[in-house]
Amino acid sequence: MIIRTRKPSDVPSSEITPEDVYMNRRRFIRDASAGAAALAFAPSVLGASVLGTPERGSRQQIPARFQNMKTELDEDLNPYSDVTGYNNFYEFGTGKEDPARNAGDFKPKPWTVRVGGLVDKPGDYQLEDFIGPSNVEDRVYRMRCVEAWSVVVPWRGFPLSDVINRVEPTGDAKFVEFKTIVRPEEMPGQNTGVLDWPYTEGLRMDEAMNPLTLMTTGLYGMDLPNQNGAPLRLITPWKYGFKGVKSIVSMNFVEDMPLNTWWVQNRREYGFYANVNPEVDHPRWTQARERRLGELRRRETLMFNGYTEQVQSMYEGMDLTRWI
Ligand SMILES: Nc1nc2c(c(=O)[nH]1)N[C@H]1C(S)=C(S)[C@@H](COP(=O)(O)O)O[C@H]1N2
Ligand SMILES: [Mo]
Repeated sequence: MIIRTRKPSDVPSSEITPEDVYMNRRRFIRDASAGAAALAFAPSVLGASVLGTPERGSRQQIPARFQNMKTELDEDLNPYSDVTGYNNFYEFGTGKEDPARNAGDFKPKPWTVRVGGLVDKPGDYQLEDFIGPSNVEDRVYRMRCVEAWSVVVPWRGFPLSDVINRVEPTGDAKFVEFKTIVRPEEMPGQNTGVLDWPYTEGLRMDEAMNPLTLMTTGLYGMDLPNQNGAPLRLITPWKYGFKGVKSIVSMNFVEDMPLNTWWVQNRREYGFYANVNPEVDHPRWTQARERRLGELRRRETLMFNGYTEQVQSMYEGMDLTRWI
């Protein structure tokens, strides 16, 4: 059994109290200063202020009912403060602490997703339309950023396949393209030209239908914080984190491979598939190792981020040194 699932009914949000959140913040602030001291001896540690936290100490930040959740490889969860305090979300700035700092004015409710292209049931869907009585689950996944850091998170969401079955793509649809909302008034980074807005990503239809592919609405049993892509973002745990397009407002079913933001930005360094592959280095750094947030020693990066069994059949016959 590769993914741990718990029905949200087993873990009501009410179990995470405002006090838990408050305590996490308090510890986060305290540990951040300890981390800065640790950094003096480890100057290469990423994101000193949130990452210098000792692993064991960090465990205390994890709400009790999540303490025993692990990946199938027995890895511990990263504390809430790691996954919400160290982000890439260029709409809110390019620094790793910018999203947490600048996303406060973003309004994730109400939320409409426009579904179009090669589908029998196009239209404007409310986020709630996708959520049934029993399709929302908590799943512990690793996430590996292309920049060689990683986190383990209990995400909450529903299979993308549920949406696809509902909107009924036609036989011509080969890919699905996702776009992030454009709201420069609420997303200061969109007033800059640092990326082409809107942030765009895509999946081949078989990838979109893969049971691992999660339309994500929460983490740690709570709604997604704005900096993690509220109210709806993609998680494909065998791919680099940049496939996980945040704050999704449209899904378009198409015949041709869509452009994706990081490929447009730098096609020499980023591809469409973005499968985690320790054997294919980024032109500017190795992908063979990674730094789990909160740890000092680097881990070996696993092929397909450890999800080979569930995904490799989709790529049979493809040269993965070419289709990066
Ligand atoms: N719209 C949008 N989505 C985005 C990004 C972004 O800059 N804008 N960054 C991506 C990258 S590079 C990563 S690693 C993940 C980070 O997700 P997290 O903040 O939940 O860790 O979001 C991805 N989704
Ligand atoms: Mo990333």
